[in-house]
Amino acid sequence: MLGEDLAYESGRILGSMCTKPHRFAAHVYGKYIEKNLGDPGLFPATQQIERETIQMLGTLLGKSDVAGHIVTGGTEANILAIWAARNLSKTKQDEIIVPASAHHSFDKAADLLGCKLVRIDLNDNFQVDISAIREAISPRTFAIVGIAGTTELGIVDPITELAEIAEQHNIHLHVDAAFGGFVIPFLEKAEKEKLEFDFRLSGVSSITMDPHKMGMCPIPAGGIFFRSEGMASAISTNFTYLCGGETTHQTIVGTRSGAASLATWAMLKHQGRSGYQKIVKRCMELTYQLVAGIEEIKGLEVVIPPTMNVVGIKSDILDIDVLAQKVREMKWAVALFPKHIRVVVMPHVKAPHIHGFLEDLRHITETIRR
Ligand code: 0PR
Repeated sequence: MLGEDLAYESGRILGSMCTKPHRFAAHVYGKYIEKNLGDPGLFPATQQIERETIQMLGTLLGKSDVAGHIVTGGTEANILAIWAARNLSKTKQDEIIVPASAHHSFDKAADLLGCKLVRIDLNDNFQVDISAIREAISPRTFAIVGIAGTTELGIVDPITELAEIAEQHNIHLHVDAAFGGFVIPFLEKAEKEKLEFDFRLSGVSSITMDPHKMGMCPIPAGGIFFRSEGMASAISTNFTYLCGGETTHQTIVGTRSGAASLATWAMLKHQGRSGYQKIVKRCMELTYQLVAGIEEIKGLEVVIPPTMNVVGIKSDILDIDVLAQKVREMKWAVALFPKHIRVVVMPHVKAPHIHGFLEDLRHITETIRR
C-alpha cells in the first residue's frame, strides 16, 4: 500500500520543509523508541540528555542556560511560547502581534488561548513592517512574534528592531525560527552576521527551532527555548502519582518521545557545526543554481533573492494556480501560495532534480507562449 506515497529520495518532493532523516539519527531513534519523557522518573538519563540537547542548541542560539524541551514540532513549540507569554502577562492582555507571514500555528495558539491575533503587513522585502508594529502595540498586547525563516519565502524579519520594541514595552518577543534555526547559524559568516535573531538580542524571550526540519532528525522533533526557567515554568503542571515519581510537565502532550531527544543529541554530536555547515552550504549552492535557472526562463521570476534555501517562483505570463497545476501534473510536489510557488531545497534534493525541474518549467512556459 505504501507504494503510493512519495519518497524524498525520488527528488520529486520540492516544496516540503521536511526531509529524509539522517541515517544515524534514524538508527538512534529506532533503538530507543520506548523512552517516554512523559514519565521522566523512569528515564532520568534520557531526561538528562534532553537537557543537554537544549543546552547545546541554546548555545548555538547564544545562551547556554536556556530552558526548554524537544517537542512534537514547530506548532507545539509556538503554542507553548504563546501560552507562557499569556500566563506571564497582566490581566486583560489578550492580543498577539504577528507578521502577515506568520505560520498558521499562531492561529491555533490564539484560538486555543482565546486571544486575538493582530496581523501586520509586510514591506517590499516581505519582512514585517516595523512602523506598523509600533502603531499596533496597545495595552492589550502581551506578545510580538518575529520570524526567522518565513514559511512562504524563508525571509528573516528585522528581529533586532523587534527586540528593541519588545524591551521598551516590556512585551514577550517570540522568534519563530522553526525552519531558519538550523540554517542561519550555519550560513557563511558575512550572511549570518546580517541576520541577528537569537538570545544574543536581550529582547528575545523565546525561540522555536526544529530539529525535524533542517536538523535532519526524525519526526517528531521540534524545539522550544525560553530565555529563563522562570518563563518556562509559567506553563508548568506538577503531579505526583507517576511510577517514576513526582514530575513537572511543560509541554502540551503528556506521553512523549524520549527517542526524539536522543536522536537529536546524537545528530548534533555526529555532525557538529562543521557537518551542518556542509549540509547548509550544499543546499544554498543548489538554491543559487535554481535561482539562476529560473532567471533564464522567459515568463518566470523569483519573488525575491533567497536568504536561505527557500525560493518563491512567480510568473507574469501565467496564472500561478495554472502553473502549479502543470508543474504538479509533471509530478513535482511543490507548495502553492497565493502569488507564488515555493521550492525548498532540502538535503534530499540533488543537482539532477533541480535541473530536471528547470527543464520541465522551461517546457511548460514555452508551450504556453506558443
Ligand atoms: N513555523 C514555521 C516558520 C514553519 O514553517 C512551520 C512549518 C511551523 C512553524 C510549524 O512546524 P510543524 O509543522 O513542525 O508543526 N512549516 C512547514 C509548512 O507549513 C511544515 C511542512 C513540513 C509542510 C513538511 C509540508 C511538509 O511536507 O510548509
